Parts: sequence; C-alpha cells; structure tokens
Amino acid sequence: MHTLPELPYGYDALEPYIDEETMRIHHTKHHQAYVNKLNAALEGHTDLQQKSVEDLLRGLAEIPEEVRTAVRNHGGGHYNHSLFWTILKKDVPMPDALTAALTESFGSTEEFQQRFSAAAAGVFGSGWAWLVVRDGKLDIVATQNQDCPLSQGLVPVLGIDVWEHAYYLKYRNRRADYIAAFFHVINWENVAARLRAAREGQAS
Ligand code: MN3
Repeated sequence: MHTLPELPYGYDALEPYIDEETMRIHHTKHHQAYVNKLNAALEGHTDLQQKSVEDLLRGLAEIPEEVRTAVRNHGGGHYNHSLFWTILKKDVPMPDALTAALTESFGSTEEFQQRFSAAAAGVFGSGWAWLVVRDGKLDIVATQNQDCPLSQGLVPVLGIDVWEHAYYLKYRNRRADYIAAFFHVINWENVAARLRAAREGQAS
C-alpha cells in the first residue's frame, strides 16, 4: 500500500509565498487522492503492489494496459508531489556546487531561472516543469498532467507543480507570480543532494 508522506514542515512554513490553505488542501486532499486512486488501481495486481512507485513509473511500458493509465496518472501524481514537498523550504541559500552545475549547463543561475520559469509558464493546461538529469547532464523539460520524467528515462531533481490547484487560491490566474514566488521557497540543499545522487546513480 502506498501512503501519503508527512510534510517535513508545517502547512504555514512557506508563507507568504505559498499560503497555508493551499498547502493543506494540496497535501491532504489532492495528494491523498492520488495515493488512494493508485492503491485502488493496483488492487488484485499483487506483482505490481510489490513495486515502488519509482519502479512502476520507470517501467510504465511493461504495465498491463488496463492499469497503465491509472498508474501513469495517480502513480505520477503520488511521486511528483512526494518529490515536490521535499524540495520546498524558505530561505535556503544555493550550495556552491549547484551554482557551478547550473552555470556550466545554462550559462548562469539567472539564465537557468529564466529558462525554468519560461518552461513552467509555457505548460498549456495542467502539468509540471522540471530540472532533470539526462545522461549525466542537466536539462529543463515540461510534462503534461501528472506525467513523470522517470517514465522518459530522466531523473528529476527539481519540479514545479503548475496545476491551478497549486496556486489559484492566492494567485488566481497569475501563474507567473506564483512561479516567481516559488524561487523563494526552493530547498537548494535538497536539490543539490538529489543532483549528486542522480549523477552517481546514472554513472553506475
Ligand atoms: Mn498538485
């Protein structure tokens, strides 16, 4: 059984950038619903129930067709949100190693922020923008709905949820303002740790 992870901080910890009510509903209603629907979809599939959500998403093509879409949507929703909560924290300075990696890949951290923000703003409808590791190199991609970079052989190290449920209560239709605020609550320490782990994992 997949379960809802606890947030490593209070619902109000990201104020004023992401408001308490949004965080509470996002975690206890939206994320919980993905967990519940994933578990429901896997009922009767004992082989799939043994697998981690990461393995399910990496091996989406091998999943029986009658549950594949449910795993893609609800497994993706579960994994994406679990990652999202861990890369949020207010006022975390960027470690030097991450500054160097972003500068090497994108020219500067400002250029990275601009390109990542453009990718997030450019998602039509609901989806995510991601900083991913592709063959050891950093790249920016966008996905629709709850599609997960793991299913494309990529390792996500940072993601922004641009579904309206992530920002509408506070920012209404102003997605660009939410994206700008997001940059105040990125846990760069954890992003740097994810990048290290991704590069070690892909190198091995
Ligand atoms: Mn969401």
